[in-house]
Amino acid sequence: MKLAREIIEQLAIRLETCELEARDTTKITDDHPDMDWDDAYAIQDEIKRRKLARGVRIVGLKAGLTSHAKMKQMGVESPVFGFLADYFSVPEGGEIDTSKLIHPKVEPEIAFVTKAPLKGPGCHIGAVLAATDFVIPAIEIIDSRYRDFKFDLKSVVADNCSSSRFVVGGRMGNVAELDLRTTGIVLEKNGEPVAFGAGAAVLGHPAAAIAMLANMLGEKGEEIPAGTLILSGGITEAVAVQAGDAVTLRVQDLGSVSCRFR
Ligand code: 0L1
Ligand code: MG
Repeated sequence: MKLAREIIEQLAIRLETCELEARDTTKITDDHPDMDWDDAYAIQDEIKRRKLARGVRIVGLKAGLTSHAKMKQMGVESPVFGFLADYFSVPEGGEIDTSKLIHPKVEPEIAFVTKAPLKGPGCHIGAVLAATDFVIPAIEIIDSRYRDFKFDLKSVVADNCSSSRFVVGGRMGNVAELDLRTTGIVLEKNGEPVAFGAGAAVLGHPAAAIAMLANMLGEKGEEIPAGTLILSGGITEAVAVQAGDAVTLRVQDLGSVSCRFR
């Protein structure tokens, strides 16, 4: 690690304050160009520690930048992961207050819920499918704390991968009965289709994103516990939203999930 503990704590406070007060900031690598991956995840961990200390519960994990469309959109080259806090969860059909967000975008995703622990190294699609209780459609609302959504990968990891809100809904799917590579999705904004895709856009198979996450956590001696909700990553580019917008994600065989922005 390159950054002193005191700097890690200051950067965590800076990014979390921006999240809680809906303010943007410049990317942290502008001030700390030498920070490394361990520093980036240590800042994310410190944000998590601060939330836990205030009584917030962690309700899941997310993989981000898992599709080539997303990597190209953001000008980065590898996936990342973050955590989901209890207050990020929006009920299906629920309303999201844009005054609490900076510049939200929505992503169409397939969420996994595990029934057995997953631990890397060596975790693969087969292990993920065997450990999956069910999959379910999810809309992730991302809201980078960085000005104009401009960042590099270490800055975005420190910022908990732009995590902000999420909605799950539709039907629970049994992975033994689905081929998630060919599962089609349509994302609608205000009744108009705005993005289309299929599960294979996520690392060839959405379960590969969960395996990657287990392997990345395995390097830190951690595992994905049974009963974890995991967002596997946007299937298409993220779509900007504003107050007044209504968003619906339709997923083949798994129904639909919606939310509104006010
Ligand atoms: O969920 C995601 O793929 C977002 C990861 C962070 C990058 C971004 O804000 O687009
Ligand atoms: Mg996402």
